[in-house]
Amino acid sequence: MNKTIPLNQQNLGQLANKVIVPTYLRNQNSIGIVHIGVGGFHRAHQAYYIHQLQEQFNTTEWGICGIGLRKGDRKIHDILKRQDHLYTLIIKHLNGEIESQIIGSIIDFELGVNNPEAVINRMANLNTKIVSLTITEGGYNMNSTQGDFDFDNPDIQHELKHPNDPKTVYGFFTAALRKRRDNNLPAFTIMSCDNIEHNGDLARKMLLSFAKKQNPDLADWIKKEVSFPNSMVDRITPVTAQSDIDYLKNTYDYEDEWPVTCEPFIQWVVEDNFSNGRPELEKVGVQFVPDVKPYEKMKLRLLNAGHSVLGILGAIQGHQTINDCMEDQVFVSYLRAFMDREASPILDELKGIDIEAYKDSVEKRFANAHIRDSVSRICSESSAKLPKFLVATIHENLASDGSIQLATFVIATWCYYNDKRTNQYNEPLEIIDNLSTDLHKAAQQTRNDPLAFIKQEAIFGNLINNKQFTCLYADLIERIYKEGDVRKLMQQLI
Ligand code: CS2
Repeated sequence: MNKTIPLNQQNLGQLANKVIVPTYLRNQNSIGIVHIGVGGFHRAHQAYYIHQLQEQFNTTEWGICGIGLRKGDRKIHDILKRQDHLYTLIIKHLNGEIESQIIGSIIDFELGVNNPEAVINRMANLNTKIVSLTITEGGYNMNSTQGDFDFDNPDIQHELKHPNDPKTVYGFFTAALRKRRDNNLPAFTIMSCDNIEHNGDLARKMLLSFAKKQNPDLADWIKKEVSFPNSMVDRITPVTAQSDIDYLKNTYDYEDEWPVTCEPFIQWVVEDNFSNGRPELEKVGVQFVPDVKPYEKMKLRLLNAGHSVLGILGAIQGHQTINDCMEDQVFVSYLRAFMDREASPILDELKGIDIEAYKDSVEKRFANAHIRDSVSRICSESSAKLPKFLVATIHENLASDGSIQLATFVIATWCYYNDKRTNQYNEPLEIIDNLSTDLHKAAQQTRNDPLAFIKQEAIFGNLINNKQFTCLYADLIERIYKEGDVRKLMQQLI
């Protein structure tokens, strides 16, 4: 019987006849990119692109150092350390074919909670040219009501008083940038890779608000020296399952404690605006454009919003995965109707992009039965996602007299979901949301006040003042609370 070997640098030679392994000399690479938020998405996307560049073009100055700023990042840190920062990317094709390859672009990892000094020094190092981020929609410390910086956050209060003891990205940025400025080093680029429209502009606005309060001189320097390219990132990356770990063990006799699985599709469109150089990612398929905004909007309002539509309706219906939803014809029709009637009309013109073909491809990607992307992952943190993916579309359609029915039904169902917390078979739902207690409380008041849920201004803005919206919402709430059969109501709406 074959013996299972652990994944690490030393064992790569033995693994080379089983899976694709990096052939470049990893120890010759210097760290040019420091990345905050090493989740599955970063490992399936940016780290994969950089790996391709190193593999195909022997680029040596863009190695990645991962950074974790939350306590919960210890697990990935410890696993990657044990594996010499190697991990397997398992790409699952529509036809069932599986490609496994070991990615080598991450070469170090620091934890902010362990050693803040090491994180600051890494960012302030001469070789570091880019600090990139996947800290999720909620990580930008926005006060959602006004979209301004939230100074009430206790960690931010702490950082304002103790600039040498950072806790959040903002404290680390100012500490590292101050060091670079004082050492006469050029600033790094801050590259946001989160699913937010104008993600670079938002990172800039938030950092400048913070820096102005903490150190106004430094804020001026940042304003002049740091660039914040906007970007659109895309690759569906479900949560890793035990079966993925077992698959590698059983098929190739090695143990990767935390591989990443993803779909074959990958896209990255970035504004070509870097203050201190950038990798030649165009060689491996990244698109550099002067203005990324129309691409971001297309992706967020079709793909991400489409995910939320299926996820929330699917959760109540009892579907477990996005591909389960796509096996249900009512869900397929509802998704398409939403994209056609409510999302497409508000998109900006995109020269050279066929929106109909894009929508077809979204449907195909969602239907990939091997991805098994859970409805609970899609619904997680909906309080941060929906304002950007769906509520924004409702606002724009109200302003242009467009249709809002299908999106509004998703919001009404989301209220029902937060109230009942079970699916139609009375099975408990796995609800992962920073605001889950507030959402539950607000939703529970619906029976006394049908509009209670949408009074949460941080999520819905001033929608409560729009009569057209509130009438429709109240009607849909009544129907879903009476009926409880989401699928039947979906059929009536398409
Ligand atoms: C998903 C995204 O989080 C979500 O709700 O829509 O994670 C999506 O899978 C990625 O943005 C795909 O690029």
